[in-house]
Amino acid sequence: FSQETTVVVFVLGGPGSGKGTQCPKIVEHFGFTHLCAGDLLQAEIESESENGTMIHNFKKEGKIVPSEITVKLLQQAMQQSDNKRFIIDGFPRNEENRAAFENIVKIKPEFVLFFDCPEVELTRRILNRNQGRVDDNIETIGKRLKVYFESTLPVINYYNSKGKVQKIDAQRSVDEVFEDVKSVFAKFKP
Ligand code: UP5
Repeated sequence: FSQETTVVVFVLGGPGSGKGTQCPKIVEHFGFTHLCAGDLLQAEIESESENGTMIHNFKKEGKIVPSEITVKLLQQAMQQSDNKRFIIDGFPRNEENRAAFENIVKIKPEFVLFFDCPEVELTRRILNRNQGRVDDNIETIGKRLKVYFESTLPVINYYNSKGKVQKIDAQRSVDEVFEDVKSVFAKFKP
């Protein structure tokens, strides 16, 4: 893919903020390809690749998988796609992720879509989800939230200082949130 013509939007927000719910809608309305870093890592766990067990243990502890692994998976997925527009969901989660993506893939995001949601609502949604995720239990949720506040919020603040953050109030209904998402993506309307 060409660094000049490829558009990347990062989608960030706490665990349960609605990234995975809103991204398919962006795909449907604006023709982006959705790359979910967490899903790419989960596929590695399920393929029983050499890193699978290690990734599983990081996820179970709510820890951030080493950047080289995640960035390689994202880069491969971008190379395999014919699309030039990508929404990357749940990444970069820390400064190391951010720097690794910029150094290896050499693309800066067009903007960062930030789903802002209070902690109590995040916890409520994740505990309600009940889909058998290894990290959807009260102990791991506490760890995921701590990692989010300590490591991911600084990345959001970094992009905010560059004027690149589009913040959305994610506490409302799925449809209300998507109305705001639509205005942010309006310039990409086909
Ligand atoms: N829901 C959604 N929107 C709602 C709304 N507006 N009102 C009411 N309910 C709403 O939503 C969560 C739940 O809330 C669902 O039941 C949904 O119906 C409901 P979802 O859309 O799934 O939220 P999302 O933000 O996608 O939550 P998720 O838990 O998937 O986010 P995480 O960021 O925790 O998960 P991810 O898969 O990205 O990462 C998991 C782990 O992988 C990390 O902890 C980490 O260990 C590892 N990881 C890395 O190491 N590096 C990476 O780059 C990425 C992941």
